[in-house]
Amino acid sequence: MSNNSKTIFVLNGPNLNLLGKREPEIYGAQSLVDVEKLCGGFLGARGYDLDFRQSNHEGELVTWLHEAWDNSCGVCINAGAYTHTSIALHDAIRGIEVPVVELHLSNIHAREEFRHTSMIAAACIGQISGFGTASYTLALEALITHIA
Ligand code: CA2
Repeated sequence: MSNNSKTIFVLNGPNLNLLGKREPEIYGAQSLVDVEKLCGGFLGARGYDLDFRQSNHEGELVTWLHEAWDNSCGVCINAGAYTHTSIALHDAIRGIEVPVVELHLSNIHAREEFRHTSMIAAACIGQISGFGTASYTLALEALITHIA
């Protein structure tokens, strides 16, 4: 770890702002604001601060990963569909010296074949996939355990 921060970044990629508004059978009924509250409560009880963000733009996610290097002790990322396409996110995760956990609401390995490949998995310390909104707290638990 390159700083003394107690802040954890939770980054969300494209279309996750639609959470709770469509496809509840796949992604659940909770909104992204609900997920932010869930993460905030989980981290607060464990002495960490939350910086929770969502972007539909690949470059913005790259910039936020860079920012996490100086301003966080770790990152959980649901990169959305960029998971399956983005070498830029892979390189950004590799380029920073803070641990990153990949997470997904749905089980990407049980869905369409194009979702089976993650371009970021090899750059992350691990992957949580398929537990709905609990994937967020499971990923945070894994990250905190790794940091400690
Ligand atoms: O399961 C996940 O968390 C995903 O990262 C979600 C992405 C998908 O492209 C990944 O393969 C798996 C999609 C996020 C879009 O979320 C929506 C939520 C409600 C309605 C429409 C899209």
